[in-house]
Amino acid sequence: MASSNGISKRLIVESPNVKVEDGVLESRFTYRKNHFETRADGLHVIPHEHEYSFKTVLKPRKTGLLLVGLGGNNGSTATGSIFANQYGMTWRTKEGINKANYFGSITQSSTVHLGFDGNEQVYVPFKDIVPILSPNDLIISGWDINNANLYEAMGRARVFEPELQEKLRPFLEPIVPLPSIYYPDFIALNQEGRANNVIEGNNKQQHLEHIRNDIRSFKEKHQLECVIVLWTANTERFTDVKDGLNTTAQDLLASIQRNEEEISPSNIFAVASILEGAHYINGSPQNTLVPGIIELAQQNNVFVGGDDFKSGQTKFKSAFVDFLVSSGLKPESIVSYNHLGNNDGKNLSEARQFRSKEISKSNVVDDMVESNKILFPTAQNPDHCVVIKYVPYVADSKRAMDEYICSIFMGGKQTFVVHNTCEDSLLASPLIYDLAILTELASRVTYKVGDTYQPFHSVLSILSLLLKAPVVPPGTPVSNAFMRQFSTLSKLVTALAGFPSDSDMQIEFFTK
Ligand code: NAI
Ligand code: DG6
Repeated sequence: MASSNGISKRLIVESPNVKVEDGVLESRFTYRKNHFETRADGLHVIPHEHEYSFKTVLKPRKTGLLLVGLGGNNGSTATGSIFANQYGMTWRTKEGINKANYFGSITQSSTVHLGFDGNEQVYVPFKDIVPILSPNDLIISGWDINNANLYEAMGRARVFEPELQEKLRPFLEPIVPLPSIYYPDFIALNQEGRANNVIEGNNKQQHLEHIRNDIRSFKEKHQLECVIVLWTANTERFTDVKDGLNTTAQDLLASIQRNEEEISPSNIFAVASILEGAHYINGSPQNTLVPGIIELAQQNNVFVGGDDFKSGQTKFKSAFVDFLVSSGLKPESIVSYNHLGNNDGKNLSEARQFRSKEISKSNVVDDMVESNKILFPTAQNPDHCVVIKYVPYVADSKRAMDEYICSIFMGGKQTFVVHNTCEDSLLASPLIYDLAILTELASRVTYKVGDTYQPFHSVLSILSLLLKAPVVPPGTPVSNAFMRQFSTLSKLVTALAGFPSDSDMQIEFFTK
């Protein structure tokens, strides 16, 4: 399905490189890649062509999404918004009538440039290039350490207008999160009062079995072909990573059996998911994806992805700093203040949880600094300071204020000040859908390396666009720059469909 103005039409690829058989789309793709050699006379660039074949199962799988932190602001907003979209809900505000939409979702609301047809530029909806799920197709459930039903949770979140909340009430009131695992040492002490829906006991092995059973029951109840578990619960502190604890799958499983203190709730959820064949995504900054979990995911052929939704301030930074550096301007100082009044802000007001967030928010300019040795000859990053303050009054409406100072031409300085105000959960929820939808798509794709078709690596780097601190397979360069990440993803889907993305050179217009 495609069109030049973003309205859906069927997309038919006329190419000898494309074949559809038994519901599988097979596409051949020539990957043009430069190889390099540094010799005495300079840097040699050696263009190569690599032939790849992709196979994509065309029919999206029936997919369930289990949210850890279902009763939180993101959990209730993401769930409520699906019902609002499924039923085409509208609601009054003092500005007029609003209608449910999926703005902010790359898979649902972005378009990809395919070229110029002689009259106009041709853009197609991302969702029409290869078949993908709609958020409306996702079956949602999940866990929370708090027992509020999702109608109560939605009210507590203070994100939706009252009229919408009442329209959603019949759908959300019956949903009560499953009891979850609570180890107080991993989240802020100020969360203690929330923990009234907790799986009993202190035995981590039993907790693992309990969560595995929840996942199995959910899968069976809804006859699901694909299950994704996504952590959108409180930010945890980092765990230690050390030999004997969690650096191999075997050690990690043994540590759970020994009831090791350093095994966090998110570790248990990740292990439970992997052992149940469910993909696991970490939407928060903590280092859940320790080497033992990655090894376990590889052994069980499931995907893991993380860390930390890239939703607002950091998303802007990952586009803006790229623009500055690409313009030949040198960012010298980046200071990012946030204040917010939701429960996330409350949890982050304690030092160890703030530290997890500070790390994921700070690494986002590394690849841009490394890209330009003229501006950054020693690869020394700009000064980069991240401050987060908890101000209950502003609730979910987070305020992010950034000051960027750059060195410019002839010793001048240029200062940019950015103020961004928005309900945090309205930024994060579309990312939750995209993470699930892209993971499901990845589960239908194999590609030929040598003579055999194989799936993507268990660490699903194609999710990077949506994450502040992307976890990637060993040896893979991390990309943070927003448009490069978008281009990686959109080029991949066009390759799956069997045609190359437009080069954007427009050579045909260089001559008269
Ligand atoms: P929230 O505090 O409203 O929701 C988190 C929920 O997790 C709470 O309902 C809490 O009771 C529950 N919870 C805590 N520990 C749990 C456990 N072990 N098992 C199950 N549930 C547990 O926070 P919000 O705003 O929904 O954010 C969720 C997470 O997403 C946070 O870690 C936040 O840092 C992260 N995040 C949010 C972004 C946004 O734009 N909203 C962007 C990037 C990350
Ligand atoms: C304050 O920074 C709280 C955080 O949870 C953020 O709101 C969240 O991580 C979103 O961050 P960003 O930088 O993508 O807006």
